[in-house]
Order: sequence, then structure tokens, then C-alpha cells
Amino acid sequence: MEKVALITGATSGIGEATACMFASNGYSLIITGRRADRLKKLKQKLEKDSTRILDLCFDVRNEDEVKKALKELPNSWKRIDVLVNNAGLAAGLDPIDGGSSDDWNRMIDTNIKGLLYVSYEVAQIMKEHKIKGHIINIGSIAGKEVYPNGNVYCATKHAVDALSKGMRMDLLKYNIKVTQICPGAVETEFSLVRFHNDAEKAKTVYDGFEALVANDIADCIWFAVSRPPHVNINDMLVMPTAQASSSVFFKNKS
Ligand code: NDP
Ligand code: 8X3
Repeated sequence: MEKVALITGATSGIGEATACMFASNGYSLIITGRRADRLKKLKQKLEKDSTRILDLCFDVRNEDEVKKALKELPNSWKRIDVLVNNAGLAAGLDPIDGGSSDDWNRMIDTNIKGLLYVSYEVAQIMKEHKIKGHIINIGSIAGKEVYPNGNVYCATKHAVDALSKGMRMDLLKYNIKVTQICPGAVETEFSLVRFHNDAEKAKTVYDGFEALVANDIADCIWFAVSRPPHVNINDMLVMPTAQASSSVFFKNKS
């Protein structure tokens, strides 16, 4: 039977790698993000592997857009087995007394409210069609520990940690699994976005050590999804070997 996964934030980094991983394992995919050109390109690439792909362009912060996109899915896409709540970002790395409310709102609206809007709609679909579904939330080491200047980003990922536990309890009776995957440093466009497109500054984050790559996290997501029906991975914390906590790294000095 055909399996369908919906991946938010599939235009880059972890989401894009996860889309490729699922496609190569025979899944049909609903790929989402705000950048329509990137979604189209990914759709064309994945369709070469004869996978069925639906690209949906919406901003997870906009509840009306999320509702419209997911309530008006074409009939042949009304079955979703796996949701990967991956869309998210950090904006800024500033002390609480020096941060910008614009950055705070972007993070809270995307990482917490966006995840909720999408999860609500997909949970309705899973319930309605009695699908033994699986929701994967992308948390972070920042959802386990706070680091200096990480304040609001860490708060949003702590919220994802709490929501993952709450969703697991509430959706248990519908046989819907909930897994949280919490990465340490992964070299993607994450730091470019965090530093408002300052590429020089973004690059320095990964200087002197080997960061994870998006595919390492896609591997973990696939591991969780491919367990037998009676097994659920609740939570997975995955770090580069050179990272011991949110702020302790072993870096080459040269
Ligand atoms: P990228 O910046 O490479 O990808 C982020 C993705 O999120 C993009 O596809 C982007 O798509 C999407 N996105 C952002 N805002 C919105 C929005 N408002 N509506 C819809 N989609 C949105 O970063 P990563 O791949 O690294 O990040 C993916 C997830 O992993 C995030 O939740 C991040 O917090 C988490 N994470 C990342 C770590 C890292 O070190 N990289 C470590 C721990 C967790 P578009 O711009 O097209 O909308
Ligand atoms: C991203 C990892 O350590 O930059 O969630 O917050 S970190």
C-alpha cells in the first residue's frame, strides 16, 4: 500500500535531505515551504525516481494558509502516514536585553505556532482515515539545554520538547506515534538564516570541527519511521562527535 509523508521545510537542509531519503524508500511526498521555485526543483528531481510528489507552498505561521492547504488536499492526497514537523529557524543570537522583538516573533510563530497549526490539521486527517500515523518533531539540543544568547530560540525548542510529550499522550488512543529528534550542530542554511544572511559569520559557526550534515538527521528520522509498529522512538539526541553539550565543542585551533 502507498505510504505518504508530509515534510515541512523541504526547500533546504534537513527537510530536503529527509524528502530524498523518504523518496528513495518508496514514499509519496507532500513537500512544503515558502520558496516555490525550490519546491518545484525538488519535485522534478524526486519524480525521476517515479515517486508521486505534491508541492504545497505556504507559510506555517499563517493559520489560514495552513488550513486552506491541508483541508483542500486533492482526494488522492488525503492520506498522510508520516508528518515531519521540520520547518523552523533561529533569528539572532543576542542577549535578552539586546534582542529584537521581530526576531522573537518569527521564532515563536514558526517554531511553536506553525508546528501546532500543521499538527492539528494532519492529526484530523490521520484520525478521520484511522491511519496509524507517525509525527516526527524536529527539536534541538537547544530544547534540552539553554546557552548564552540562545534565550528565545531555546525557549521555542523547549516548547517543542513539551509539545512532543503532550502530543504523544493525547494521540496515543489513535495509535499515532510521536517522535522527537534533537540535533546538535548541523551545517545547513540554519546559521545563514540566524545571522540574517551574513555568510561570513554563518561559516565561522562550523569552523574547526566536523558538524553533522542534513543527511545524518534524515538517517535518524528514517530509522525512527522504519521501526516495527509496536516500537516507538520517543526522543533522540544526536550530536557531532566534536560537540558535548549546547556550548562545549572540541575545535581545532588552526
Ligand atoms: P534550513 O534553514 O536549511 O531549513 C529550514 C527550513 O524551514 C527551510 O526549508 C525553510 O523553507 C523552512 N521554513 C522556515 N520558516 C518557514 C515558514 N515560516 N513557513 C514554512 N517553512 C519555513 O535549516 P535546517 O534544515 O537546519 O533546519 C530544520 C530544522 O532543524 C529547524 O526546525 C531547526 O530549528 C532544526 N535544527 C537545526 C539545527 C542545525 O544546527 N542546523 C540543529 C537543531 C535543530 P522556506 O524558507 O522555503 O520557507
Ligand atoms: C540548532 C542548534 O545549538 O545552534 O538548534 O541551537 S543550536
